[in-house]
Amino acid sequence: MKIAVISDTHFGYGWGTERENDSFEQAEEAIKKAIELKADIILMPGDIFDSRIPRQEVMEKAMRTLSIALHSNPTNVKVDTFSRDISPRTFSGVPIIAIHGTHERRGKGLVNPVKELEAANFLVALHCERIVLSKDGEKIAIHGMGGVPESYALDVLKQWNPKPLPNMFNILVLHQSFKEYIYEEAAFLSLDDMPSGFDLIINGHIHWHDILEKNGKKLLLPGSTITTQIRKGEAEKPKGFCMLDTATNNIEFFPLSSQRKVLYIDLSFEGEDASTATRKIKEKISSVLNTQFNKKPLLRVKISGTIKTGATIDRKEILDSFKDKAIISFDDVTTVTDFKRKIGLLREMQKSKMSVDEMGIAILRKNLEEAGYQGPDASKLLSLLAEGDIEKAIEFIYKNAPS
Ligand SMILES: [Mn+2]
Repeated sequence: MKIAVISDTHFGYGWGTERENDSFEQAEEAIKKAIELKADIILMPGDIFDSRIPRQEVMEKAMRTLSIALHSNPTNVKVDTFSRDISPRTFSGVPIIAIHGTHERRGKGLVNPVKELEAANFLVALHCERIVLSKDGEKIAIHGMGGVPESYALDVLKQWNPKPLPNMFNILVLHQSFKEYIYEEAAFLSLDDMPSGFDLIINGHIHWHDILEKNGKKLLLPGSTITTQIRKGEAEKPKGFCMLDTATNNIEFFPLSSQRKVLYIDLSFEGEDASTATRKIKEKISSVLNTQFNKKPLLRVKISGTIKTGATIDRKEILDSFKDKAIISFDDVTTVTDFKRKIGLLREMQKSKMSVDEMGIAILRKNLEEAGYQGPDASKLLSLLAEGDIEKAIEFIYKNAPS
């Protein structure tokens, strides 16, 4: 069977900005291309949405985009064995098998948007379960575990204990950080921890494409279809999706043509005054924008070193001068020491590729710690706050406050 792996579409990313359609356009291109390439199944390893409670406008666009797969010619893939009843509507076109990611994860007992899409027959949402699919006598098993907090990932995986089934192609799908890619403290899993016997392990979450083979285990990172964070190393790597052929275990990467070009410039100053620095930045920007682009490129400007005290670099002037040519963002590390210390934590968290949720928990945990809080884990409190249960959150704090 041919499986298109389309990950981290982040529907709704940049909503309200000039990039609000990017996530949908890029996912649409991927889905259409997958259909053209005769994909039998589309596999979505999490972060389909950018947030766990997407606004209605985002949900509507997401459904329209995914329905392209639903309404395409049927691929004759059928459910062989599964623990739940799935409507035949889900299998009326190219079926989508998915897991939720970090951005969609919600507390116990709450419904995440991927699960909601299952209810509307757009896809099958797996979490610590497997589905066996068949087509013309060939069977494959997809074992899926949705995103869980990194520190629990190994325990959840061990408890679930997925085992490959005999006489078929077995895929294990996850959405976690891996030590091989994300720096140690933020990742608790490595390829060595993965159960053996799977033909392929597919992991969402990490936004660049790669394939890693070690000790008879094969890990595929499909990468995201959209640029959400601009890093130097990532700028050269295009976004796309993968096509897997289960007959050969061959994987092919297809870059998307609808994506914006990502540009990265790095400038360092040594005591220049602000206006000289601003001029130099503008010159550098002009030089990299000196070509034609299909869509406005994303340009990351990294500034480091020291600027003469008394004035700051005029970012607004820079943004205004290029607003028709590029979407510019700054990574300015020429700021004063105190501010640097405060944003230090945030930067560290950003580097560790935490989701907004995880960053929220980390900040909350740190603040609670400083306030002398010794109660249960902060994630419970954060989920109460996120759900708007202020009363319950206050009650939770009082109940667990030191007396
Ligand atoms: Mn993601």
